[in-house]
Amino acid sequence: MNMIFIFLPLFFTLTTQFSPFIQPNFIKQDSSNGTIDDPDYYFEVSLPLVYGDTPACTMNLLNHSFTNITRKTNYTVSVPYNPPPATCHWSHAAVEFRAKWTQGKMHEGIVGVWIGGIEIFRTSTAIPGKNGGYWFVWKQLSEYSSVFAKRNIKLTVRIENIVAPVFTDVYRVNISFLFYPKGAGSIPGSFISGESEGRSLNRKLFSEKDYETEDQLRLDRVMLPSHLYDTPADLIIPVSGTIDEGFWFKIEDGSDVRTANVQIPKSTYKAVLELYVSFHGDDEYWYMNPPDSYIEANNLPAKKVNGAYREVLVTIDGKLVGTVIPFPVISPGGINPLFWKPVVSIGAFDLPSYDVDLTSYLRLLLDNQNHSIGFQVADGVSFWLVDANLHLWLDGLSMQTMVDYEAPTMEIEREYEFKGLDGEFSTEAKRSWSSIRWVESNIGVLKTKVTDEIKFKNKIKFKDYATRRELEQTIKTKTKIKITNSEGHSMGETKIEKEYPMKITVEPREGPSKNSSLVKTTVTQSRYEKFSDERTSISSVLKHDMNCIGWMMEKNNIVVSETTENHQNYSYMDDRHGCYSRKVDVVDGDVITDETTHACIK
Ligand SMILES: *[C@@H]1O[C@H](CO)[C@@H](O)[C@H](O)[C@H]1NC(C)=O
Ligand SMILES: *[C@@H]1O[C@H](CO)[C@@H](O)[C@H](O)[C@H]1NC(C)=O
Ligand SMILES: *[C@@H]1O[C@H](CO)[C@@H](O)[C@H](O)[C@H]1NC(C)=O
Ligand SMILES: *[C@@H]1O[C@H](CO)[C@@H](O)[C@H](O)[C@H]1NC(C)=O
Ligand SMILES: *[C@@H]1O[C@H](CO)[C@@H](O)[C@H](O)[C@H]1NC(C)=O
Ligand SMILES: *[C@@H]1O[C@H](CO)[C@@H](O)[C@H](O)[C@H]1NC(C)=O
Ligand SMILES: *[C@@H]1O[C@H](CO)[C@@H](O)[C@H](O)[C@H]1NC(C)=O
Ligand SMILES: CC(=O)N[C@H]1CO[C@H](CO)[C@@H](O)[C@@H]1O
Repeated sequence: MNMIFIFLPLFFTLTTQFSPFIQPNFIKQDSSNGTIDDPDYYFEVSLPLVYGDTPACTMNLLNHSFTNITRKTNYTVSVPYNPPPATCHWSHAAVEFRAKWTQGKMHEGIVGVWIGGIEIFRTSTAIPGKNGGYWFVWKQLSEYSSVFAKRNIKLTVRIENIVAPVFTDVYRVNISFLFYPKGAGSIPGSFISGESEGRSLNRKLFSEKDYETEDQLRLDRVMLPSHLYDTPADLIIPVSGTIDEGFWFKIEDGSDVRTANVQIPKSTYKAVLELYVSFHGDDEYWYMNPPDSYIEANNLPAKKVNGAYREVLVTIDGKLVGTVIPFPVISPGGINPLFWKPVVSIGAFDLPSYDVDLTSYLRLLLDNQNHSIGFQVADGVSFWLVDANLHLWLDGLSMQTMVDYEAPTMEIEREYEFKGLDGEFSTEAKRSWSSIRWVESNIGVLKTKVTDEIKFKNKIKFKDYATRRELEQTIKTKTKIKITNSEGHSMGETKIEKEYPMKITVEPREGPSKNSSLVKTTVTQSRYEKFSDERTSISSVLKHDMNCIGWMMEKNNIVVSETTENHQNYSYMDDRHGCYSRKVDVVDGDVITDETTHACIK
C-alpha cells in the first residue's frame, strides 16, 4: 500500500488546525505503486483474556454497518440487551469487538460502546488502505457485572470524529459478549515458577459475596476498598449525556462545564468514578501546542491553542473532587499513519479509563438528594469526549464514615522562551491531595488515609524556524492508601503508581535533489502501571514500551518514498493471573518479530 501525503513542512500554513503533523484528511488514496504492502489485519499489543478459552455462553448482539451517514442523520445504533439464559452460569463477562472497514476514503473515527448507558469500551478505528482492514478486540468487563445482569436495557454504539461531511465508507461492527463461569482466572498458558500449589492462581479473581459472618464482611469492607474493583460494584450509575449526543459529553473548550445529576442509595459505603476520556479535532495533539503568546508574536493564522497542559477536572456540586491527565493515546491516523500498520499505538483499540475514588466524598452525596457531577477540561480546545460511570458498593449495614480532607493543592510553572519562530516551552504541574476517613469495624475504629499525587512535565523545542520540533513529556501519578488501627499500627498499605513518558521528534533534512526533502520522525512512548497491596501481597506490574522511527522523502509536496519501523515490548506480571510478555517488531508494514512468552521474568 502506498499513499500520497500532502506534507506541509511548515505547519503554520494550516489555518484550520494547528498541528505539527500530517493530518488524516490530507491522506489521499494513491494510484501509483509503492513498496509497502497493504496489511489487512490490525492489532494492538495487549493482555489476552484471563478467563480461559471456553465461555459458559456467548451472545452475539450486534451486526451493524455504519455507512451512508451524515452529521444530520445518525451515528448511533442501539439494540436490546437481556442477560444470558438461566442455564448459563456466569460470573465474569468480556466483550468481543470485531470491526471491518471496507471501501471509502479511510476516515478516522472514535467508537464508544454503552450498555444501559454505562460506557464499557472505547476504541478508535484503524486507517486501512485500499484493501480495507479488520481487527478484533477483547476486553474483560467483570467490574460491570451488575449491568450485565439487567433486563430490557440497550446496547448502544456510536462512531464520532468523522471528518467528512458525508460518510461513504463502510465500517462494520460485530459485538458479542462472552460469559465465563465462576472461578479463578489466569492468563492462558501462564505459569508462575516456584508457585506452591498455585496459591495465588487459585485465589479467586474477584471475591464473590460469600462472606461467612457479618464481622468478616465488616472487616473486609474496610480493607478491600483499597483495590478499586476487587469485587464488582453492586450498582453502576451512568454520569453522561443523552443518547442523541451518544451519551458522551462533547467538551468544546476550557470553560465548557458539563454536568449530570445523580442520586445514590444511602447504603453506599464505597464509590469510584470511572472516567472515559479521549481528545480529538484541534486538541488531538494538545501536548505539542505552543502558548498563544507565541502564535500572536509570530502573527500565525492559528486558532487559540492554549499551550500544552490539559487536565480533566471532576466536581461534585461545583467542588473539585478529582482530576485526570489522560494517557496520550495516539490515534491510528496520528503523527505518521504508516507507523500504525498493522500494529496500532498503545491503547488505540482499547482506550484506558481512569478511576477517581470518591469514597472520601460520600458525605457530600449520602442525603437522598440529587447532586451534580461535573466535567471540565482545563485549558482544553475543541474537542474532548468525556463521560463516566459511578460504581457504588452497597449493603444494609449503616457504617459511619467520617471524613476529613485537605483541599487539593496545585502548582503550575510555565517557562516560555522564544525568538521569532524558535523557542523552548516548558510546563510543569504538580497536584496533590489527601483525605482521611474513619471507619468503625469489629476490630475498632480504623483510619484510612488516601494520598494522591499527579506530576506533569512537558517540554517542547522548536528549532530552525520551527521546522525541527521536539517533545518530551511525562505524566506520573501515585495513589497511596494506608489503613491504621486505633493504636496507630499499620493494617496495610496499597499503592498504585502510573508513569507515562513520551518523546516525539520531527526533523527535516535536506533531500537528495532540488524540491525534495527528507523528514525523520520518531515517537517513543511507554505505559507503566504498578499495583501493590501489602496486606494480601497481591501485586501487578505492566510495562509497555513503544519505539517508532520513520523516514519520508517528498518531492514537490508528494511523498516519493517512506520507510517506517514500530517496535513494541509488552510485559505484564500479576500474582493472581500469571505473566505475559510479547515483543513485536514491524518494518515497513511487515511484522518481522512477534514473540510471546508466559514465564514470569522477575
Ligand atoms: C501498478 O501496477 C500494476 C501491476 O503491477 C500496473 O498494471 C499499473 O499500471 C501500475 N500503476 C501505476 C500507476 O503505475
Ligand atoms: C450476526 O452474524 C452472525 C454470523 O452470521 C449470526 O450468527 C448472528 O445471529 C448475527 N447476529 C445478529 C444480532 O444479527
Ligand atoms: C446510500 O443512500 C443512497 C440514497 O439515500 C442509496 O441510493 C445508496 O444505495 C446508499 N448506499 C449504501 C452503501 O447504503
Ligand atoms: C439516533 O439514534 C438513537 C438511538 O437509536 C435515537 O434515540 C435518536 O433519536 C436518533 N437520533 C436521530 C437524530 O435520529
Ligand atoms: C432528582 O432528579 C430526578 C430527575 O433528574 C427527579 O426525577 C427526582 O425527583 C429528583 N430527586 C430529588 C430528591 O430531587
Ligand atoms: C521545483 O519547484 C518549482 C516551483 O514549484 C518548479 O517550477 C520547478 O520546476 C521544480 N523543479 C524540479 C526539478 O522539480
Ligand atoms: C525491547 O527489548 C529489547 C531487548 O531487551 C530491546 O533491545 C529493545 O530496545 C526494546 N524495545 C523497546 C521498544 O523498548
Ligand atoms: C467483522 C465481522 O466479523 N463481520 C461479520 C459480522 O457478521 C456478519 C454476519 O451477520 C458477517 O457477514 C460479517 O463478516
